[in-house]
Amino acid sequence: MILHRRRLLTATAGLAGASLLGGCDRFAGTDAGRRTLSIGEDANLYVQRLLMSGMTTAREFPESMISPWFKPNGSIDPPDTAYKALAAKNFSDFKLKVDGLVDTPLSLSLADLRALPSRTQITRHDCVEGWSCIGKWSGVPLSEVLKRAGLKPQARYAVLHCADTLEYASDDGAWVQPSHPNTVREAHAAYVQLAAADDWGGSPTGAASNGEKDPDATDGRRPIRYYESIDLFDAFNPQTILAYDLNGKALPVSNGAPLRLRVERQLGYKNAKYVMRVEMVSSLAGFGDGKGGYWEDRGYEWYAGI
Ligand SMILES: Nc1nc2c(c(=O)[nH]1)N[C@H]1C(S)=C(S)[C@@H](COP(=O)(O)O)O[C@H]1N2
Ligand SMILES: [Mo]
Repeated sequence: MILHRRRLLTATAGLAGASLLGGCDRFAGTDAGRRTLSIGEDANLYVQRLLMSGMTTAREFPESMISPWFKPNGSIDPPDTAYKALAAKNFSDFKLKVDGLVDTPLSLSLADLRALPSRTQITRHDCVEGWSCIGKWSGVPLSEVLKRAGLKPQARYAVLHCADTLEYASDDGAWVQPSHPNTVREAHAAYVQLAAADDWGGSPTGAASNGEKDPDATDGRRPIRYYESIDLFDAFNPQTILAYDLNGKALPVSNGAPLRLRVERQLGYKNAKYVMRVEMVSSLAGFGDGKGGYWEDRGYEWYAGI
């Protein structure tokens, strides 16, 4: 399925020409097609990765190779009520929630996050649509956050809950409409399973888990928000950061303000933007369609290694 979409999109990109990719390079040609792992095989994945010697990191680049413009993709301006309210105050009220299977749930402001140890890395982002950009990311290593929260022994995955709604699901599952045209484009729309999402994982702002009504849920329509997940190997990889700066400036809204995941050994869609909450879990079954991410629920692979 992923190959089909990539072929389609590569063809589209070819027709559209380089102008659409301004500031970015064409996809660097990694062979994602050979990937076969899926969530059902994660026991094997663990063994395989345990056998790998130490932590591997993605290539880092010199300043001179930073792309002049980092192409925004997917959601670029979340329409969500809670997000708009945060953005209107320049994210001064933003709090990252860290909860689930942790000893000490955390609620961290941007100042709190900036006060933690930081890491800066210049890496290449590869999107399955066939483009790449090199950017300089600064943020707090996810490991630093998780160490402070303390993991319960059952914790196996970090679920990243994002602020942005990509589409709405009707309660009867019969009709789905993209929330705004920029988020779900034609090629994506062809993928959308109309019977999406029985269980919405909760509002990224924590509204649902507080028992409050989601402000964007109306007339039997429920927002389906972006989410992603990574395992503990990636969560503790030194290059896995919650980034608040891009190229030395506060992350723009279009690239995921105020906080986005960088998980550098995996493809673009794993790099969740607009991260509101990190939930440590033992299983991914309870989220979306249970495949571990918005795009995974629509056929993409969970382990999107480059
Ligand atoms: N919350 C959220 N995260 C997201 C997406 C999205 O639509 N919403 N799109 C993904 C995809 S497919 C890509 S390629 C990158 C794009 O990041 P950028 O906008 O900084 O280029 O974000 C990923 N993370
Ligand atoms: Mo992407």
